[in-house]
Amino acid sequence: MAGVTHLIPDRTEEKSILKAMKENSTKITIECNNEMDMYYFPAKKISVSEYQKVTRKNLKKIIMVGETGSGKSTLINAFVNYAAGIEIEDPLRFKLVNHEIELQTREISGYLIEDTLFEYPIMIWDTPGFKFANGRKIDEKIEQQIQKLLSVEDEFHAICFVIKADVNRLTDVQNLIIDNVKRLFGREAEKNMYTLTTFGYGDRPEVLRTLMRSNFPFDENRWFTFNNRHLFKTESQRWFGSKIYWDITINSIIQFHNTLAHQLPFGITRETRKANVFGYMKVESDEDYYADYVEELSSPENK
Ligand SMILES: Nc1nc2c(ncn2[C@@H]2O[C@H](COP(=O)(O)OP(=O)(O)OP(=O)(O)O)[C@@H](O)[C@H]2O)c(=O)[nH]1
Ligand SMILES: [Mg+2]
Repeated sequence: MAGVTHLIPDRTEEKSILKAMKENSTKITIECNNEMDMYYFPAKKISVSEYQKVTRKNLKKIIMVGETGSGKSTLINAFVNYAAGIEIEDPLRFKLVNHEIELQTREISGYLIEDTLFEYPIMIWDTPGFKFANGRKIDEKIEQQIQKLLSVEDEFHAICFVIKADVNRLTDVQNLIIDNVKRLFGREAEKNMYTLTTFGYGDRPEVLRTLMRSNFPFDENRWFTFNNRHLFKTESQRWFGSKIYWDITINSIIQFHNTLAHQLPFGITRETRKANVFGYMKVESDEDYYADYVEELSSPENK
């Protein structure tokens, strides 16, 4: 993990961003109580099927992958609360991904996060965790959605592999995710793969040794640790240790985004795109369209 300097921004700027965010947000009335108000974070949810490439100056494109329950959606919620300027004592929180409505992420969704404390806009993609229990079919559907996304989006800054801190042996599912990510994004992606450990205590987690022995291109400089246990806890639900976990997360969010600020994107190569288009073409009914697309990719101008 990169250094641990605190770069907490100026509170005045934070408060004005927070005020603007609140004004643009809808309250989630059923989730409010006398200690805390809950708001939908003002960012549009975009599905892969309706996605058209977004262009913004300095836009950073991130995708979260990892086993079900590893904490991907919660981590995205932590990012947006920080981005809105929320501190642990504040009596309100934002939700981008709403667990109460959707306990498990069912499909890949993108969110454009802009005009926040982050110094650049972010397009972040949340993916459902690959599962064996629900059968192979569901995993194939996720894979096809990623392939479809990669046919529209040709570069990414970070592929974030989210994994619990205490994993001491990779499961078949985790190995499968690593293999799939490497295959779908291609070799060029290896320098843009980040390890985001969740459920951490702030120390060097066991999972790092596990990852170093695995097929995953682990890089110490692209590792950040989080614990989001207390993200949505109200004052009476928190204990004195909550602030420590909160600070671990805030510190890592800042370090992660500082690293990302200097991260060059990797491009999806023509070969990888072609393989991906063939991948999801297998199940698409509109095969002619995709055949045309593959032809277009093969044309000399695209070489
Ligand atoms: N203690 C603790 N709990 C966490 C942490 N991160 C997430 N959780 C909890 O773990 C559960 C699963 O988190 P999610 O964010 O839904 O996991 P996910 O990876 O998005 O799961 P899928 O959408 O099924 O792929 C939720 O109940 C979270 O509140 C963490 O860092 N510490
Ligand atoms: Mg999720």
